[in-house]
Amino acid sequence: MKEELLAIALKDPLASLDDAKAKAFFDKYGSIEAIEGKLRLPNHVTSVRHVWRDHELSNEEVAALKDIVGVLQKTHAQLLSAHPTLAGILSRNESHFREATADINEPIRVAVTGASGNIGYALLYRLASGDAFGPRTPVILQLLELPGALNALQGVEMELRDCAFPTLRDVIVTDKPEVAFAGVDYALLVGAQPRSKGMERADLLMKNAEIFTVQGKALNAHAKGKDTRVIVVGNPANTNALIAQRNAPKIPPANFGAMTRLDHTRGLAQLSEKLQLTSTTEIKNFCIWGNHSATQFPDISHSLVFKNGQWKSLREELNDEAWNQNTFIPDVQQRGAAIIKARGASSAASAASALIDNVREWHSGTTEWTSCGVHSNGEYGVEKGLFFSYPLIFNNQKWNVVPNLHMNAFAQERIDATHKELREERDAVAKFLPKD
Ligand code: NAX
Repeated sequence: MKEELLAIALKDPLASLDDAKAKAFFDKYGSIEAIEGKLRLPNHVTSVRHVWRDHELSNEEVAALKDIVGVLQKTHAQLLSAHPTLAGILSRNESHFREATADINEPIRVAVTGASGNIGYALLYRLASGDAFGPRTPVILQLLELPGALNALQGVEMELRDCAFPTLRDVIVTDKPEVAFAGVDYALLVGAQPRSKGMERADLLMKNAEIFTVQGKALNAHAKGKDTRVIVVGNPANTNALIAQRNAPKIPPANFGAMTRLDHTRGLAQLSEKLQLTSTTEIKNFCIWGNHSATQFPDISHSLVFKNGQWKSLREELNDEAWNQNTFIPDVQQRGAAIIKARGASSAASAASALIDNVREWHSGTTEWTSCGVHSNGEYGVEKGLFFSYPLIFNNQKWNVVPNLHMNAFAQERIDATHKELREERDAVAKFLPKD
């Protein structure tokens, strides 16, 4: 068995590559598709999982499987600097391998509010199938809806069960926040009051302030506690996160987030297209600052792009500041509106996908910058306590704001504008904010 398992690892031509060989390998196969086809990476992963599932493994055999993970981890580290595109693909496989050899973890309880809505429908199947927490971590979904949407949610539950996902341990459907939030490790607050015709932004803020006050209090009383993470998607996301956090004093403020991960991926996708890159993993150090609204600042000032075997300044490679200021930034800021215009409904699958990315990164960590609205400690001159999107690195289920970035006058002006909007939103909902 051990020989058989090691043969799986060693058959992988990437397994023994050093930097020079990695480059030669890429030169030879030319494209990512060709490499993926040649390596048959998904089959590779499946075969390891079948071995694990179908055999009672001895300690020695488990050690052999762990060797495979070690080889993949080493390969990934070698390739990270040599070829970021390939490294992006491998990192997913490496984490699958790591999961494949891990013990089965305790189930994670995940509450989702607004679960029968558009985003919920695209989100739940990915949560249940292991996309956020990996294939060896069971999940229990605790789904909250308004009473009028419970029937629809029961249909969603039936479909979830029909998928027979090995990672789905249970589904709870309810219209009671105290049931949905009982003992949860993660709460994904997606449901919110939509903006109806003729409704002013101020009315929308107030309606949602009521919802997120109730949900913050229920999280405080019923969630797992200081280890619970709460990510707010429902708009206005940053201010809703602030209200929920202030009403849940038992949960550390740093455990709350407001989703700007979709703005982040929208930016990466547009840059990748403009620069004609093979993959979005050929860009790093991109981020979203501020509010998830039209004042957000998608910032390429510090970004790098992988060109001709090296990381270079994206701004210099782009060499088109007019495009950045007049096309790119407004397009990312207005992307949600453009999707509503085209689709007749707001972003749902992309929002769900960004939320899966957000949860996975929070849970398992990141090596590169990502974006999320978090409780400011005053970084970059932002008022303490506001939920402000920053460039972040996640590690051990905690985030750190990327420090010491130089801001030019243009960037500072943009950050000031979105900061001002967030202060105004906070002031408008002041009566819903118990002291921090
Ligand atoms: P839908 O209207 O399709 O679904 C929302 C669901 O929430 C409905 O089923 C409704 O019954 C439920 N709901 C409302 N109030 C509730 C409450 N108090 N408790 C439990 N459930 C409640 O909206 P959908 O397209 O799924 O969007 C959900 C939210 O995400 C909206 O506020 C939307 O603006 C926001 N978005 C945020 C994004 C972000 O990047 N942060 C991007 C996508 C999206 O626009």
